[in-house]
Amino acid sequence: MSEAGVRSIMLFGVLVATRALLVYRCNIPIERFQEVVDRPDIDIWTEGARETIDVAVQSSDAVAQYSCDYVRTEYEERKLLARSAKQKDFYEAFPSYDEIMNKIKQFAEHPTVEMGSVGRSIEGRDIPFVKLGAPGGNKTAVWLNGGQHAREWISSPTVLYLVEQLIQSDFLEHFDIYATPMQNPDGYEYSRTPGNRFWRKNRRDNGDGTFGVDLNRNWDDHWAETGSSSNTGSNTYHGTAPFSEPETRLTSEFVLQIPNLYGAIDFHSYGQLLLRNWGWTRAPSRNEQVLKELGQQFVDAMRTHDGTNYQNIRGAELYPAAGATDDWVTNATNAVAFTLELRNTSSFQIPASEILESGKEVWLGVQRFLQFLKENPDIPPNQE
Ligand code: 0X9
Ligand code: ZN
Repeated sequence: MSEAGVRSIMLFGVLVATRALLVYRCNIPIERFQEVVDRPDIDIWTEGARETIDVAVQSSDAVAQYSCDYVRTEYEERKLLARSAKQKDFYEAFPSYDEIMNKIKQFAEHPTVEMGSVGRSIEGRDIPFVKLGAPGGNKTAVWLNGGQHAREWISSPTVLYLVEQLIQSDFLEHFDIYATPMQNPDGYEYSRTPGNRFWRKNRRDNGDGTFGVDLNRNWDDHWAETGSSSNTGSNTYHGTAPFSEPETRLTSEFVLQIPNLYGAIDFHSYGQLLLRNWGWTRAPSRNEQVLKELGQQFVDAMRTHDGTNYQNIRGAELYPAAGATDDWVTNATNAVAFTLELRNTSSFQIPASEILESGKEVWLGVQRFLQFLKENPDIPPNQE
């Protein structure tokens, strides 16, 4: 059987056709990075180490001209969609969009929790928000964003776990928490259908036979510059204009009306990386020292759960990418902003048994983050 061919395997007695993806770990010289970004036949996953990037391709020809090591074959598996009958807990399996909405409705039964919609996605799904606010005014606000990239399934349940912990916590005496745990519902649901496990973008019909805009290249900050593509078929296609997509425009409008926003974290996977400003340029930001210090405390706290190691680096040290949430929220609101690339270091296909582990370790980091913001209320704006 050919490496990239169509294969049929038996799963639960059902014949399912799956397409194999080949995953390579590549050393791409910086001057050739944009060329890779623009190629629709190369899907950049992320880095396992800082010197290399992981890419997925359907044929080894796609990476023949680069320096790459074959890592593995990735199968798109239908069985991940089947939920165990004996499942007791929400965090024991990857939830559907509807299950996420039901979980948020449960949170909203609590008197200090409000839920709503920032608006509708391209396919008409509500993009939910949750607001946690204890009585008393003049609080500092923090925004948690999840599920922007469809295939990064660990993101939304991790954000929901954080919300659940925060509902019970004393931090609400000092902070109002705003969360948008499912920013790309159409892409997420699509990635749950057979054969589409590695879908990243939203579900925009680009009108030329291709679908999807990379939402994390569509924010109005250095839009369409480095690390994003004007090629509609690319997985980093930036869209036709800044905020051309409802999923980014509506979420940004929601964020801009948050009073006293001071902290923001955008949750992605994979790579175990805490990314600080800037993402669009390798130049250090003016708050480099304080963000590095806060970042170190954040990753050190996460490590205390079970030793899982996160790297504390600048976004552009992963690869420069403009038009992303983190740089936009920094410049538009002055929030202290990070992107957190969650578990693991090798695949989006993380076992559901790691959802709770991810939630627990990230909760330790987020508590440190909030404590730092509380103790340092005057971190200056990091605007360019
Ligand atoms: O490329 C991205 O959008 C993020 N990595 S992912 O593997 N989840 O796709 C990283 C974004 C980091 N921030 C900026 N470059 N601004
Ligand atoms: Zn992502």
